[in-house]
Amino acid sequence: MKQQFLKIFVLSLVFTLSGICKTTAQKNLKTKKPNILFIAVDDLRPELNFYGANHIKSPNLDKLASESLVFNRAYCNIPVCGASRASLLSGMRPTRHRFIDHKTELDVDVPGVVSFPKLLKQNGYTTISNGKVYHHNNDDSLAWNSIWFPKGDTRDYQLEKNIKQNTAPNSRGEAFELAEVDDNAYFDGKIAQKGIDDLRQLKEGKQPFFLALGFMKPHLPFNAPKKYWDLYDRSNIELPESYVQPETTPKEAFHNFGELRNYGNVPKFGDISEDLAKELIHGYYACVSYVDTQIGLVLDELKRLELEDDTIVILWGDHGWNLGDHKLWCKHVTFEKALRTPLIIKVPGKTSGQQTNAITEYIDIYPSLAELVGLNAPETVEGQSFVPVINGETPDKDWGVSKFKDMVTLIKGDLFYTEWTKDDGVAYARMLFDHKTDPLELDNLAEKPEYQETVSHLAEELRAKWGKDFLNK
Ligand SMILES: [Ca+2]
Repeated sequence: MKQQFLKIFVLSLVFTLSGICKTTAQKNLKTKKPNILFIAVDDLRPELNFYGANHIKSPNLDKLASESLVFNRAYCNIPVCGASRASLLSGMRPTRHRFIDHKTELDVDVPGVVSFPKLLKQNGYTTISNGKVYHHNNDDSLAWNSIWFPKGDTRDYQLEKNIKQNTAPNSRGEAFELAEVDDNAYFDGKIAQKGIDDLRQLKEGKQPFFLALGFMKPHLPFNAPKKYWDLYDRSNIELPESYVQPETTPKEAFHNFGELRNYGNVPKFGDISEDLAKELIHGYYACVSYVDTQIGLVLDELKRLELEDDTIVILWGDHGWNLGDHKLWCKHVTFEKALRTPLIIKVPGKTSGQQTNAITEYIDIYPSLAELVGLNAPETVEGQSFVPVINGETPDKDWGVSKFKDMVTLIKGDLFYTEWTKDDGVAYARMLFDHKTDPLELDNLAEKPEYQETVSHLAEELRAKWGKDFLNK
């Protein structure tokens, strides 16, 4: 009898204690803000399996997407590295005079603004920037507890011939290289390893963290270890269906892709040969697979450290990329291929591979993440939170605005309307595509008589939505 009583007493004690522990764990989860793992992938276009493409091998991104909310219609607000990043991290629209090109500095264009990492730092987060987060490593430096960037030339060649060619005056190495080296020879391997080291330290900290990892591939030059090139058979690679520049499209819509032509093995003028075009596409795929592996290592470590349940993971590419589409290469245009981006967000307990067709702009990321961690975004932020979409609600926004130089594009449902204007705001060229009937953007409707009423409405809406200080600053 006495033994039986003792057994019941011990069991009750165990249950009581486990109950206390459970309550404490729940309380901790509620009181400590979630961590954020913020993964930027330079020049990554949404040619990925979870967007319906089935030829790039990216098992780690695919797995993350299966645990995330996948945005099918996310658009950068400006298709160029530096400006897109400054806009995203400040939540502010690019205007005619702000966030212009790849060299954009947040500190110069909007000095003192409370960027997203700064907001977090002001509210008790440990904030770390590794790799290419802003274009300039020391930009917005007050927002970070630490900033780290791999040492060496950012073109990051490993082959002797490219290193030599790249260091000669006014010269660059080739647009791609296939080297028999370890993953950590290139920057992205090093960035992943730094991220892993940081996670191990951050795990021990009492503060929530914002760990930003800016991976540098698949940006040119397409340098990747040989094993990633070996994943693809070039004879299976095809040029895009839209490998054409239609006469009806304004000539201003195209460029000479100087960014690519700067590289040693690319002709300065004229057409890119079909062989070179396929070699470039092959190199791009190899780089995506290489960066996918590096991201996978970081995500595996997050899981191993048991940080997954307390960490929001967001992955984004800074803009789209033309991989021969419209016979174009690189970004710097407002065709959809340059504007549409991969965007996925994993919110523990909320996302599990859902997809949304809600139109999402990159300036929406700031207010969304702020809401998810329970902070108020400052008034400078112009985006709209997509948290209702994460919660399964129907989005109430069906538009987005992107710009580059004189071009401004209003995305409205299936319609993509671009105007070219000078400071006076008067259009000197226009193009309109209806993605319902013309997803490849080959048939410009803007000058057709039967579309003039639609164009007139879109032009009005474009001006209403391009931002309050678009013309005035
Ligand atoms: Ca970029």
